[in-house]
Amino acid sequence: MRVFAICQDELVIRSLDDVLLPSFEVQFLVESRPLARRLHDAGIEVTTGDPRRVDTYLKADIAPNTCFIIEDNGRRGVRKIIDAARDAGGTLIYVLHTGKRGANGRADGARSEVPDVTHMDLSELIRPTLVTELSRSMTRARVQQYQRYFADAARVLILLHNDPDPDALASGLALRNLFRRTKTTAIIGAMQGVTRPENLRMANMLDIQVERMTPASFGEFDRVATVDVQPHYFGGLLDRVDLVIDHHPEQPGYSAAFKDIRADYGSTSTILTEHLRAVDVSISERTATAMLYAIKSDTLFFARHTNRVDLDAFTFLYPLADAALIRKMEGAEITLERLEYVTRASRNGILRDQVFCAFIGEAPREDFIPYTADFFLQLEDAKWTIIAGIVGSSLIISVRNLGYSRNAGEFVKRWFSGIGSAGGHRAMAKAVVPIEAFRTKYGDLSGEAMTARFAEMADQFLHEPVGEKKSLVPSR
Ligand SMILES: [Mn+2]
Repeated sequence: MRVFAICQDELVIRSLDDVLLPSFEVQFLVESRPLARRLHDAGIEVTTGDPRRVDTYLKADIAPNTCFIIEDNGRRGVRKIIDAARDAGGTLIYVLHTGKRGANGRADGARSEVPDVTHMDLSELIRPTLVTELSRSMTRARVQQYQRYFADAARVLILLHNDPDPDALASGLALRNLFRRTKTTAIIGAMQGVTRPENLRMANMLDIQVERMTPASFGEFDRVATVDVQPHYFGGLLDRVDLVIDHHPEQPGYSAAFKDIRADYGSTSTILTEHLRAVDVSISERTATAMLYAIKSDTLFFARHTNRVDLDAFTFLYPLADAALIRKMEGAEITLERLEYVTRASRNGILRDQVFCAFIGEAPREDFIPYTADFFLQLEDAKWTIIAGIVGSSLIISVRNLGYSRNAGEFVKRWFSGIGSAGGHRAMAKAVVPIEAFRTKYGDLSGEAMTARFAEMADQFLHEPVGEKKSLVPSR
């Protein structure tokens, strides 16, 4: 393809020539003869002529598929140049704005007065790369600081939240890489180990060992980092933390020597991908696979809480990871015992106004409840799922929705914050309520009545007036 560029600035010309060759055949038109000579001597294809005259272009042998780039430095209008190029048969016309944007209103004026022209800003073209590069050096400085801080420690603890998920596990591995340590000098630990089948499978397949921690064992470490969780989670058990890396909203009430908390990121692994890239640490296939799986799983494959940076990290990790292994880990999700709870929910559940509610009785492990809530969200015609079950002496309530209706976190707070813990995001939330407290407030309900009670709560919540916010079901 041929590009015919009408430019007067030498730096712009040399840069364009550099960028466009050899993918395009590039020819420049300039007005100044000395400039043309200089460019010609540098081996650049250039002619001189008046860009406002049609015959200049006719001489240049323009074809309908020739692409025009017209530099607009904001000092002199480019309207006449555009008209001349068009009269000569030009149809693919790009205006490259190099002047200060809106400095004299001309750059913006040209945008509105000339139709069928594509506008580009030189600064907009440069910005993404430059900003990424500069942010990376800021991240590099930050990472090098904590690397130095951890360097002389004999034993390091990388602490994860209870029942670690793929993001926690992958973040633990990534941080150990950043510390340039092995599993003997940097322990990945949690107060409660991995229980969910797919997470166990991930830990086994990638050989990630999570040590069980007790509050007493914290003292055995010279340095402590938490990933995918912040110290407040441990309820005062951690009096000293050296590093916190997390993507959950920042919590008050703890101090850490270093922290990197980015609540707008879809996963902690995304943050750590940036750390690894910033300091050029080589990423093993194992770590890349864990991180890729983590991003996929924390963002529900980019269906929630996703940021462009998550896609960037995914793109960067993909060629380094073992995608076949990830497929295998995901295959572990359906187990016979989980299907048992899905069956119970389908037997006892109510689907009304696109909300599926079910009380599934007692379960030996908590994960059956969110699993069932996720499962029924796949149901045609379900936009919300509310699944409750009893684990030990607690009632666990998992809420999911497709993300564009009312807030699931508000739902659990509305009904359960007074009698237990309740919280979460727009699309997923959880409440844990002592069963006695639930009975005191809502009565000692039978299984069927429990399901009906949750359906009523949903009905009431989703039809409450919420000011400007849209409710799930249009008001009737
Ligand atoms: Mn996470």
